[in-house]
Amino acid sequence: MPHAQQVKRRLFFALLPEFHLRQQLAQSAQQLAAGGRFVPARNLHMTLFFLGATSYAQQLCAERAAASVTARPFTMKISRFGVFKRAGVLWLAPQTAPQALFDLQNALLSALRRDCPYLAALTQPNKPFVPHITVRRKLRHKPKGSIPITSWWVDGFCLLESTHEEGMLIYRVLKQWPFKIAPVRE
Ligand code: 2AM
Repeated sequence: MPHAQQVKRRLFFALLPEFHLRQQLAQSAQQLAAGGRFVPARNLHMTLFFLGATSYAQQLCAERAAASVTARPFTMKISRFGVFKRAGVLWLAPQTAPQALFDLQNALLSALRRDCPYLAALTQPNKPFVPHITVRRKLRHKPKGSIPITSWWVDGFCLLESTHEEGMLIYRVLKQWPFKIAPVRE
């Protein structure tokens, strides 16, 4: 058996909508005729940064970096859908992603680069951040239909582990960081 320090887990940073919002987003996805396999409501999230196979020491480093991120809560209106053709993925996204979302993703990436530059994911070519929530995989045809606008109040981010349990894909929350700055009220 590998030593506990050598075990690598598949980790990623993400925004996780609260339970009822995940149900609403899953319902929106069901309104789009596209075939394929639904992502269950419990797994709906928006990835901020994918760490991939991560050792415990690297995880602690990533957690320390994440803890240093300062951000302000913001609202995101999920109103658009689209497809990653090659991956066969249907996604939902905001019409225009708020600047606060890009600022948050940038702040997280900068903190990871500063504190844990040797994380494998950071040594790979940098892909642009494309905010999306994957709602269906293995699409069979072009999606048709429309979705309602779903308002998402984002007030923190988390570190998740992707794991298989009893044949099911589970995303387990390992740690959460509520945003530290007071929201701007409109
Ligand atoms: P997705 O959001 O497009 O579905 C857990 O696997 C999460 O990490 C999923 O949300 C998935 O993307 C994302 N992910 C998986 N593999 C990835 C990779 N190699 N690069 C970036 N993100 C990845």
